[in-house]
Amino acid sequence: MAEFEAVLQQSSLHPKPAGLVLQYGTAGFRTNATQLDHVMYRMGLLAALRSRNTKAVIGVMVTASHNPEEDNGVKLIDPMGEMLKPEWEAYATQLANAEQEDLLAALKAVIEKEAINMSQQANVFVGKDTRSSSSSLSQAVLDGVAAHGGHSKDYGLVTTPQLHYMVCCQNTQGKYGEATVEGYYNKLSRAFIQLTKNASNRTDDQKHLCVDGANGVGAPKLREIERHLKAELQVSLFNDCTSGKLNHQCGADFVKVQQKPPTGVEVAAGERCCSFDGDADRIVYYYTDSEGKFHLLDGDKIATLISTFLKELLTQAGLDLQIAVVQTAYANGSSTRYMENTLKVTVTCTKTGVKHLHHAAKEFDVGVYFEANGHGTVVFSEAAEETIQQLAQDANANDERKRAALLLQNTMNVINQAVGDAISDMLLIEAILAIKGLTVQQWDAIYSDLPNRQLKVKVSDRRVIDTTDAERRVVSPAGLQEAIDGIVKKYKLGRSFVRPSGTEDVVRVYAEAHTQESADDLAHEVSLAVHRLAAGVGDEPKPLH
Ligand code: G16
Repeated sequence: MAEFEAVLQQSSLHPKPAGLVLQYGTAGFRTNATQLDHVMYRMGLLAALRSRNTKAVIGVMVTASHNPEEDNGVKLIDPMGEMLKPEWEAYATQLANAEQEDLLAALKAVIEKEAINMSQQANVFVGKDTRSSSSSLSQAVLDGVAAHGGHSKDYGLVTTPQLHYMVCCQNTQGKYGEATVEGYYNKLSRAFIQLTKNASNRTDDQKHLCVDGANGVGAPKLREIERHLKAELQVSLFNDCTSGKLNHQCGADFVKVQQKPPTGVEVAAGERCCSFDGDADRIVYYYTDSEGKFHLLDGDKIATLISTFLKELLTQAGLDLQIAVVQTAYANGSSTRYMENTLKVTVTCTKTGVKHLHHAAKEFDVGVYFEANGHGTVVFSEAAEETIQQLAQDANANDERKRAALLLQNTMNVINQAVGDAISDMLLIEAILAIKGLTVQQWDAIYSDLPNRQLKVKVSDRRVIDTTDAERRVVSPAGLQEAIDGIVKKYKLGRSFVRPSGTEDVVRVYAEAHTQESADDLAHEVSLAVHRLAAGVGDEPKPLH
């Protein structure tokens, strides 16, 4: 068959290093960029197959998000803009790891298993981040799609959530929006401007926000949407991708993990700031107070702000819709307690990875999901959307209900429901702060985080760590969970868990306790246990104090 000849011919231009084995991780493949050319080519092939299988457009985003500049990676996007279906992750791994001579057999196995009609059209949208390796790697994806007889549309430099949005728009025949970058800007900015009309007497200070672009693709994209915001938001952009290194001492991951401001951001005490990550699908807020103390408003605080706002609106609208918040084990204990006990919303916990949170959030009328690292969004069920739209158009509804329904309608339009989106989340947060007349300090004071610490431990093979209970407990290696339990017991309000990262070659350790010193000591003790019981590499972790 002609397409298989082309596949073979092209694959020799994208050869796999013999013996190299890579795993589909938390959000696709991710490793040093020099090892990824064949993976990208093969993901182009796979995306074409998935497109035929679903009779819909599939997205392929070339990015390693929060990882360092020298890494790269690939995220595959399913028809409704969500992450690739788990069954297909297994196919992705099989294709990526097939030796050169076994590639056709691996491909044919997928075609057979899924009964794919090869005469069906294949359409793939491709995007890339600003890494220097992204151009040639996205070309490898395009080569893969073409070799398999598929059509592709190359969006070039876009944020990951923008590509998710395009895929969703295209596959809903424009119902969700127009599948262009301009269409995305128009939809979000219109909704934002409508929302801010409900805020009275905003000063220039309140309209001003400092943004750390992580020297990534979010920076130029923020500049583009800024023009549509009619000065309702005035941005001072730092780490804007013109000179500094991507994610280096800046960006959402750095700020969250290090619990300090990024370098390259010069702001006065008390100023509201936020950081994007390398592909702009995460956001965290922060400020430094007049005593120089750093205050972080992470994904948990964002989820609290958004769910409080939505719950109030649903009550004002008189709509009986169930709202829930989905978190992971990384959620600060104080946030979960606040949401359950004070806000009184349902809270559920899933494994790390937005694919898990997104799925869980869809079980509710209104599902707010956020990882503590700032990755999240809100999803509305079709029925909930319809109910809100109907009320917004109901001529007989009283003023209060109608105002709330209109606010909910514009809130839905400013949100990128396909996936967590730093730009969209930022606009939503800014609108909520404006409407509720809240300063960042007042938002921060809603509850106090328990002091916490995250560490990384290098081990010879992180796959030896297996977890259960939404990653809150370790199953193997033997003895590790008992060791963690024994350590945690010594700390007041102590909680700790460990899990293998799916994006970096490390084991992650999380700890929280009643003081920062205790959280640091707890994290250190648990790191030592991991190093000793899970074949740690190099020197044992040193105490933080
Ligand atoms: C990706 C995933 C997130 C996850 C993060 C870290 O984010 O989309 O859901 O929290 O990796 O995962 P891990 O702890 O397994 O390394 P991003 O922004 O890097 O694409």
